[in-house]
This record gives sequence, structure tokens and C-alpha cells, in this order.
Amino acid sequence: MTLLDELRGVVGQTHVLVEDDLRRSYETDWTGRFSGKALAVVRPGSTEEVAGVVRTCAAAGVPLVVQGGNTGLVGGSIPAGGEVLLSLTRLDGLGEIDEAASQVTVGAGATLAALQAHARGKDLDVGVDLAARDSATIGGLVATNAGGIRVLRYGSMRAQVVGAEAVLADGSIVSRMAGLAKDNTGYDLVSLLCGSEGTLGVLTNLRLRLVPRLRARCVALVALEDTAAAVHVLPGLRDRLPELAAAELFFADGLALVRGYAGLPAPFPQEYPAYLVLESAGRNDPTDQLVEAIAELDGLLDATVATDASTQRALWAYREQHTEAISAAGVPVKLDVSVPLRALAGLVDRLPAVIAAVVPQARPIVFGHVNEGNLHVNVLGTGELAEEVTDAVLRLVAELDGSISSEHGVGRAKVPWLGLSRSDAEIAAMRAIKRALDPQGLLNPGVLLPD
Ligand code: 2HG
Ligand code: ZN
Repeated sequence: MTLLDELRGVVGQTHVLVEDDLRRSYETDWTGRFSGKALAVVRPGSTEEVAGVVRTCAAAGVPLVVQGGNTGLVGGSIPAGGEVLLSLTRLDGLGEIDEAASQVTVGAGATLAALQAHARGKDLDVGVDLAARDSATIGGLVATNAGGIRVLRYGSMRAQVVGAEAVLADGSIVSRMAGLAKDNTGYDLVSLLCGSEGTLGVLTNLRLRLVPRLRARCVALVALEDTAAAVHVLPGLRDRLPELAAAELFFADGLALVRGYAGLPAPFPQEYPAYLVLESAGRNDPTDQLVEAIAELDGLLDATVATDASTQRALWAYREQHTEAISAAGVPVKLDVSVPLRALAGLVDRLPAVIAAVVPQARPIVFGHVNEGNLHVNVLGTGELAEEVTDAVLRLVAELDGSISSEHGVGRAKVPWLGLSRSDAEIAAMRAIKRALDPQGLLNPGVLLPD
């Protein structure tokens, strides 16, 4: 029996996709920058089927690439060539909400938007939110420890995870799904799997904490002089606004691109250099508090406040449409970095010259999650010099004590630069863990760790 026949025996004939046109949408990432051919796309419908697929591939010595909604931005779920691509989107079950614990069990392939709708039905919500919510899957968000726009309030994905079930490289299933608030029985395997980018196990089910649904919201768009001004106002905003849920930074060039792409009106009669989207959310209307806090901001150039849902969505669109607007303008080099807040303004100031020294006509568009010092450095027009631009930016970030990947992960895109953020001893420890759990190197080879 061939490997494909065996896989058909595990998941059923219709869930092994071998024809080019059926595989295609799985084989290229969202930005169009990464693509590779899979031996087949296999779509298991249960944890047992995932285990069967992993065992079958292990016996044949064929590696696997794990994929959720294919919204990743670092090529981590795209084959290098010849792997079996394990698509988890059929594992989309949404368990009953446990209201006593404010927790839910959810399949790895459920989308964030589906889980949000499910939780909101019980007046609860998911602590993580991001623009790719309609396609991004919970398994992918956990595997990459995704961040998003509410990290300021609720932390990244790891902070939402209270349990996980996963298939390891030998086909065994580990399951810690009780959602215990206290559990000190040794190594935290669940946390280890979180952010491991599919290299240590295949997440199949997750147990997540939920947060209260905060119906009363107020969104503001604030115009400022520059990044330094945005960083300067943060402590006051955090202090005055315990209900602050988001603080997102973008600049005049990004706003112009977004407006052109999405046909949006100007937010203010005149253009300003830098903008912050602020959101406060609570049980009671946070508008007065937010308006008062904004009125006292040092260096405030202009502000507009939205209290109804559609105007709030319109203000958020200026920020959330950045990714799509940039991709519509070309295939960008996407870098996702963080530096200590004290270094953020220096990074933003130095980026244009550092990039121009490599490609004078390149067009950087920068935006991000200011409270975490997390900047999305997107560079259009790098031509053949994508790697050189990446190298220059990531070296600058390392010089500023930053991280080369703040929330998107290392994937395939940043493997050569891992040593800028991790010491030799750390990389050796990570390799030892990888070898112990996946001695054949079957799971996501070429992702995260250098060969
Ligand atoms: C966001 O914050 C995402 O919107 C995507 O992390 C960032 O497109 C990007 O570079
Ligand atoms: Zn982001």
C-alpha cells in the first residue's frame, strides 16, 4: 500500500487532496511571499485521525507541516517541498461554555470569530482579538502565541490557555484539559506547546479562559507629533484608564495608503504625523473617562471620539486595514519586532535610513501595538534584496535589546536571525527539547530552529 492509500484509510478518500488545484490554496501564504509543494493535503476530522496520520507519516519517514487558517505571516505553515500538509480546519468543534469557570473547550480548527460569537452568546468573550479573526484558527493562534490588539488588557494567547490536547511526533496523545487553576505537577507541557510553532506536537483541542464581554465601549483616534509623544502619554493613559483595552499606533504614510485602498474619508481636516487608536471597554460607559484622559494628554494635536458601534468600526478600520492595504500595494517584507519602550522612538526614527541604505527606493510602512513596544515593519519595493533589508532591520532591533519576532513567530522567514534574539545556550536547550520530543524531525522541519 502506498503512503497516500494509508492516509486515505485513516481520514477517508475525500480528505486526502493530491490534485494541484485542490492543494494550491494551502501551499501559498496569505502575503504570496512563501509557497511550496506538499505531497498531499490531509484533512483529519478527529484527534484520533490526527494521531493516525502522524503515525503513518512517522512510519514512512515523511515529514508533516501543520496548518490552521493559513493566516500566518512568517511562512511557518507552508511546506518547503514534499511534506504532508496537515490541515486542521475540520477540527472546529465549540464545546459548551463552562460558566462557573469561564472556560471553554474548542477544536484547534475553529476560527477566532466563531469562538467569539459562541462566547458572546453567554456574555463572555475571548481575551485575544486580531484583524484575521475570520480565518485565523485557535490552534494556530496558540501554536504561534499570537498577540493582537488587546494584549494590553488580557495578554497574549498563552495567557488565555488553561489546557491543551496534542498529538506528539510518535502519534501519542497528551491531554491536559481539566482547566485546573492550580496544578503544580512538573513541567508545563501546555505552555511549552504554546508558541512552539508546530515543531513539538500537533494541537488538536484547547481549553481557554474567557473574559467578561464588555459591551460598553468607547474608541478614540488621537493625533500626535511622533512616536516619542505616543510613548510619553502611555503611563498616564494606563494610570487614568483601568479599562483601557487597546492603544495602537500608525503614521501618516500608512493612513494615506489605507485610505486609498479602502476609500475611507480623512479622520481630521488636516494631516498629522502620528496617530493612536485608543479603546476603553467596561460594564459601564467609559466615554467620559476616556474623553477626560485625552483632554489632558501632553502634546495632543487633535482627537475624535466614537461612541456608537459603526463609527467605532470606522475608526478601527484606519488601523486594521493596514495589512490588507500593504499587501494590495505589493509583496511586502513583513517584520514584527519589539524593543523596550524607551527605545521605540529611536527605532522608528532610525528605520528609514537603515532601510534606504540597502534599497534607496524601498517604502517602509510602520504601525503596531505601542504599549508592548511592538512594531510591524512592512517594507514594500525591496525587489531582490528582501533578505538584506531583513538583516539590516533585525540587527538594528537586536542592537536596541529587542526581539526579532514579537508576535508572528519565527516560522521560516526569520530562522537565520534567531541568534540575534536567543543565545547559543538557549538555542541548544531548544534543540534538546525538539530532539527529545521529535527525534526524527518530522514536525514542521525548517521552521523555528536553524538546521
Ligand atoms: C496586526 O497587528 C497583525 O495587524 C499584522 O499582527 C501585522 O501585517 C502586519 O504586519
Ligand atoms: Zn500585530
